[in-house]
Amino acid sequence: MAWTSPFAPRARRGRVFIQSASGTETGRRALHAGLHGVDGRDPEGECVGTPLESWVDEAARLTKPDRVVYCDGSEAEYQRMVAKMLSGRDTSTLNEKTFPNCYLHRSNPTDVARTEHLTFICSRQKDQAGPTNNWMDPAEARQKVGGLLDGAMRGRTMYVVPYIMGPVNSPISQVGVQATDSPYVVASMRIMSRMGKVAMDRLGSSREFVPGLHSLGDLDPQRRLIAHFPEEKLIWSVGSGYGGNALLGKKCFALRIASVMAREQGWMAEHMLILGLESPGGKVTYMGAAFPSACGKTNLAMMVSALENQGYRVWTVGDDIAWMKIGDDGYLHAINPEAGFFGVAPGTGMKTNQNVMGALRKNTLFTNVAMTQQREPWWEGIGGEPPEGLTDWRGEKWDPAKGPAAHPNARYTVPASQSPSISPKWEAPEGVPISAFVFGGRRARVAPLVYESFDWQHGVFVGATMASETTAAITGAVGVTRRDPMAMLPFCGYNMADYFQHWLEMGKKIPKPPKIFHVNWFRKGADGKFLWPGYGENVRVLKWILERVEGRGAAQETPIGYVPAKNGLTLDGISVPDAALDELLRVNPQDWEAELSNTKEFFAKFGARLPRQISEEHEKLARRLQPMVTA
Ligand code: GTP
Ligand code: SPV
Ligand code: MN
Repeated sequence: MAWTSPFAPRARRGRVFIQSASGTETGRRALHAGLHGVDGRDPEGECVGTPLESWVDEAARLTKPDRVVYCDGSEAEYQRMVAKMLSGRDTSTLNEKTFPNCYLHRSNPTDVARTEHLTFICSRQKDQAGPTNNWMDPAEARQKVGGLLDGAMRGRTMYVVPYIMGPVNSPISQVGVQATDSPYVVASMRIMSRMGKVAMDRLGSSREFVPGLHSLGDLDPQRRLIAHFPEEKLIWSVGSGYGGNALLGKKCFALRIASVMAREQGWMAEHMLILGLESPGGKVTYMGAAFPSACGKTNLAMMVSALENQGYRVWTVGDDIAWMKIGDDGYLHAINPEAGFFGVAPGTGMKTNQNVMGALRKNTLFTNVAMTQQREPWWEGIGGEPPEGLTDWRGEKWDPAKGPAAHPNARYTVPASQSPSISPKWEAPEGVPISAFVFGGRRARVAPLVYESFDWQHGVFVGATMASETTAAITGAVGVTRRDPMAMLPFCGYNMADYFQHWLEMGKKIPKPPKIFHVNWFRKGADGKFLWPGYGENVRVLKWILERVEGRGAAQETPIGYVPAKNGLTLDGISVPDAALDELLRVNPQDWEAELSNTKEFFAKFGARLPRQISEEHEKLARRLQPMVTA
C-alpha cells in the first residue's frame, strides 16, 4: 500500500488494514469509515493525525485500494488524470487545433444521467426525509452501501480530492473531501470546484469538511446507490461515474447536505442560477432563478441578450446552484459554490447561445456527445445538418434509425472563467445582492410566460406549486409533468414541508427580500410549437422583472399574480404574433382549477407537517379564481 501525500509529509505509523469476511463486520467497519471518521480518532479512540487523514484511512480500510493519492489540483496532475482516462477505451482526444485540451468521455451506456430512484436520504427518522425523498435507515444504508464499497477499490487507486465549494476566500464557502477511484471524476472536480492545495490550505487540521466516499464499483445499476447521511453530513456513492451521482460536491453536497445545513444555520442552498442584469447606465441587478434539470438555467445565466443595443446585458455568476446568506446591507447575498459549468450540450448552438459555444473551444471535457470525422464534438441543435460519418455517443458509426447522435443528456464540463459573459463579481467573497427570485418550469400549458407574486408568502406558494415536464437529465420517462417545488424535488435533503417552513421563516428574517416571479419559456400553441422564441429573447422578460423590482413595469392583476400588461413587454425587433402573445399571457381559469386540485393532492402527502400558510395561500388562490370560473 503506497501513500503519496504532499500535505502530510510527517512519518506515518504503520497501520494494519483490517479486512473482514463477514457482512456484519463489513457493516461495522463501514460505520467507522464515515460516521466516526471526521473526529480524528480511530475506532479505538487513538489520535491518528488530522481529521482528514483519519477519515481517509478508514475509507481506505473499507474500499481497500492499492494506492492512495492526495490530489494537489495542479495542471500536471490534471494531465496525469487525462492520460489515465486516455489509456482506457472510453476517452478520446478531440481536434487539437480547433478544440485544444478538449476530451470526449463516453460513460457506460447504462450510466448517463442521475438515477433518482437509487438516491437516498438516510436520516434517523423516516419523517425527516419526508414523503418526496427515498429514505433508508442509516444502519441499513451502512450495511448495504458499505457492503458494496467493501473492497470496491481493490486493484485501483483511491484519489483524495479536497475541494472548496465557493470562492477561495469567501466566508460562505465550505470544504468537502471526496475519495474516488475515477480519474474522470478527479478531472471533472478540478474544473467544477477549487480543488487540491487551496482546499487543504483552507481546511488545515480542521474537522469542518463534508466527506464523500465514491467508487465506480462495477457500474451495474443493480449495485448502484447514492446515500446521504444528513445528521453526519456524509455522502456515500457507489456504482455510477456520472455527473450528479459521482461529482459529490455538486448535487450531493451543495444541495442535499447543504440544504440541511442551511436550515440549521439560517441560510439557503438552492438549485438556482445567479445572473446580473445590466441596464442602461451600467447598474447591475442580480437575480436567482430555479428551474428543474435541463429547463434552461445555464442558457439563461449565459444568455446573449437580444436587447444589448438598448443597453441590457446579462452577466453570469452561476448556472446551477446558489448558496445565500443575509448580508449586512439587508439583502440576501449569493455565491456560486461551483467553479465550472456542467451543462447540457444538445440544443446549444451559435443561434441559441454564442456565449456557451465560445466558452467550449478549449479546456473542455465533453461527455456522451457525438464526434465528427475531424474529431470535433457534435450534437443535435449545434446548427446545420449532421455531417457525414458521425461517431455517435456510444462510439459507434451513427445510424439515425437508432436515435440521436449525441445522448440527449450529453454534457460539457468547462471552467466558468472561460465564459465571455462571466461577471466581474463571480468570485466576490461577499456574494452578490439578490433583488429577484425567478421560478420556472417546462409547461406546455397553464403557466404564462411570466408573472409576479403578490408578496413573499404568496411567492413561496408559487415556488411550492411549481411543476415541470421531466427531461433526459434523469433516467426514466421524459415529458411527464410532475410537481417539483423550487426545482428542489430531487435535491432537498430533508422533509419538504420543513423546507417550505424554512422559506417562510427566511422571508421574515431578510430585511430586503427578493421579489418572487415565475416564468415559462416552454408554453406551446395548438400546433405543438413553442409560442416564445426563448434563449436570448428571454432578456425581454428579465427587463420586465427588473422594472417591477424598481416599482415600474406595466402589469395587470390576475388571480395568480401580476402578468405583464400587453404593452408591458419590450417586443421591438421580434415578431411574436398577437394571438401568440395573448396565449402566452393568458390565465385560463379551467387550467388553474385543475392545477388547484393537483397541488392539493400533492400537499396532502405532507399531512399536518405542511405549513398552514401554504394551505392558506391555496385557499386564497381558489377564492380569487372563483369568479372567473363561474363567469
Ligand atoms: P441542468 O444542468 O440539468 O440543471 O439544466 P439547465 O436548467 O441548466 O438547462 P439548460 O440551460 O442546459 O437547458 C436545457 C435544454 O433546454 C437545452 O436543450 C436548451 O437548449 C433548452 N433551452 C434552454 N433555454 C431555452 C429556452 O428559452 N427556450 C427553449 N425552447 N429551450 C431552451
Ligand atoms: C441536474 O440534473 O440538475 C444537473 C446535472 O445539473 S447533474 O450534475 O447530473 O445533477
Ligand atoms: Mn442542475
